[in-house]
Amino acid sequence: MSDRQVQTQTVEQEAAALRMLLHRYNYEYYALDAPSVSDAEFDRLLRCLKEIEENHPDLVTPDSPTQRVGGQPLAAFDKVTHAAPLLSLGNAFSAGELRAFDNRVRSAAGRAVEYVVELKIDGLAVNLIYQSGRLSRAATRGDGEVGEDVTSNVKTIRSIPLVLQDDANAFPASFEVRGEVFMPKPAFERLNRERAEKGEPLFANPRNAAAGSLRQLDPKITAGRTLDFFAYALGQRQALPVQTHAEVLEELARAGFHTNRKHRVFQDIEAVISYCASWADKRRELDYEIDGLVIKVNDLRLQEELGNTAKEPRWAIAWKFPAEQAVTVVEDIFIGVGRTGVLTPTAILRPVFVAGSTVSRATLHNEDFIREKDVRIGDTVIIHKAGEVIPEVVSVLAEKRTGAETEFIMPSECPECGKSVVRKAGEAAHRCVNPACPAMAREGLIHFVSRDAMNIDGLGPSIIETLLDAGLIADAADLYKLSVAGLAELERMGEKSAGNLVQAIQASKEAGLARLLFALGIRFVGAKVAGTLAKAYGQIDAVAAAAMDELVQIPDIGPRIAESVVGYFADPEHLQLIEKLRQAGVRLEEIKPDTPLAQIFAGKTFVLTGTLETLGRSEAAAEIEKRGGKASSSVSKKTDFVVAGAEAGSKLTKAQELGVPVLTETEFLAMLETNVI
Ligand code: 3BD
Repeated sequence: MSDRQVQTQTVEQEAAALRMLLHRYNYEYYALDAPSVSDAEFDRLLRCLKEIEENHPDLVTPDSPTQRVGGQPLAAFDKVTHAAPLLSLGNAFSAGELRAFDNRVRSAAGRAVEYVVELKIDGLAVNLIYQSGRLSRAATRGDGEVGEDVTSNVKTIRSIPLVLQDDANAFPASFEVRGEVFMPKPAFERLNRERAEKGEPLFANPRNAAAGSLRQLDPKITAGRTLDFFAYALGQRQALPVQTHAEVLEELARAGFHTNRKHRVFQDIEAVISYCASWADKRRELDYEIDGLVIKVNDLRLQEELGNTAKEPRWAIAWKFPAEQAVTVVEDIFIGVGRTGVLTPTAILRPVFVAGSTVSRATLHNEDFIREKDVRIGDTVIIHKAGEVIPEVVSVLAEKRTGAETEFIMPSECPECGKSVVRKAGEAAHRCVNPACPAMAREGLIHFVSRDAMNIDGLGPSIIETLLDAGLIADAADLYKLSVAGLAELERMGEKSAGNLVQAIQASKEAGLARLLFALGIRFVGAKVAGTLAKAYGQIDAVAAAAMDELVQIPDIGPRIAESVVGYFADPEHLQLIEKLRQAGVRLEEIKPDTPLAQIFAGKTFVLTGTLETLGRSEAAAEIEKRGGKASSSVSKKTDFVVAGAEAGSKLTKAQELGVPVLTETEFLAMLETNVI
């Protein structure tokens, strides 16, 4: 709007024009996900409108974008009886239950049936009433019959339109929209961080945080929380010119509602089942939580024919993911000592079955974590398990306390060597600083032989422990002196496995400088930095002789890493270990390929996913890099190939969605072999 135009308008017209623009931009932002102005411009216009309204209070309308936080604190919420009850949903926990649902639907319909599958947002259901295109009331679901009036709070949610878009004139004068209010994961994490800083109790999950935020009597508190909303249904079957549920979702989006775009239409239940299954892992990539999917009959006429039972529609069902949270008891707290001497407390749990496996431990991270959550031995706790990560304690159910619980105190002595433990100022970790601590030796060896380090197959933690206890080894270099006869004397070690083990150990001598540098366990030197150092210096003595100012010249090496490297090689014990490794015949140089490999992957980006049987992912990545390519961890339009091994999950699905070529492991190996893409 130009200033000239503004001048010729009356103040009233100007306010109306600003309101319309702001509603429009809000719609573009939330419903279309395609804003045409910057946030700053939006805020500027909002401030203009606020100023006008402050000078002319008579011009304020209840649906003005300035009125999102207009409500006064309430003493209590009014009860609202829903015009049409909000139904529940039946649950299916297995493919079998979905097939049974499909059989019921098809036999009632007497024909094949099309389904819409939506994500099931883990928030709370609300009912919105619009009259003449304006939000007039918002209520929680309650028991489905009676909910609470949360209009003032709902108005603070920016993705809920206060006024519908003009092109929504197909909607009747009065109608209801149902959907889910939720808190996005990043907002939940930020909120809990802030609450922890203020010493306030934490929310156990985003759903509780959303519910707690919506049930605030003071709308200003709700306004300070980031809430969002997805619309998924109309209250009553209305006279919209649509025949299917998928079309209802389109109409809702056109009217200005935020609708989830991951819904899909399927022609048969097997396709529905695979879509549901595909979200079991992929859900972690979303920035909001879902607890399953909802399957709905697409044809609205058929929905009506099928009707409802007492509380549930016969035409819809929820497919629930196995719960990832469970309640159990902390039976003990155990302290582990890591390779760098860090003491990590772990909760020993009464075993509990969660999402497909039994959990008997959960990490407690450090002393601060235990204090913050106030975890005591004997406490009943909620634990959370997600994918491959170590299960975590989410919260304590303090109401279950009997008084017999005992507080846990971090030991002042190392549980492995008995020497004193220190916690440096500014660090969360307690550390054993005894360089001779047996735990550090053991954990250091476990790291030395691990896959990305010297990659010695068949040398697991329990054998390492046995070798240390038997006095056969004291450090990594001693591994190379082990003989078949010596090993075979150990319990549970046959002649054959002893032979294989010695062979694997001897083969690791040729692992090369990059792996060796990583295997040494120098602080801040991960596999990647180790590779950089190996490439830059080619030889361990050169790395050992490098000075700080020289190291920091190397790309990706900062002062923190440089200092750690210099410090490592300044320690006579470390230099002695390197001498021993040299004597043992371990290669201390970077391996240079005899003939450089053809750069068949130059400029190509690969993503490796699933289990690769022959090479393993890190070796496959190395093969790609040797040929000029790059291995990345996330799939995008720029990915050239995805190599999918056994049990590939969400990355494979994403590749298929984006049309990125997918290679089987065999096809990939053939490329390496033949030098042809
Ligand atoms: C979602 C019912 C129908 C309109 C009844 C089919 C049970 C909570 O994302 N569709 C969704 C979601 C929830 C839904 C329906 N579609 N009902 C749906 C739903 N995409 N979460 N729910 N609800 C909403 C409930 N809530 C609390 C207690 C008992 N039931």
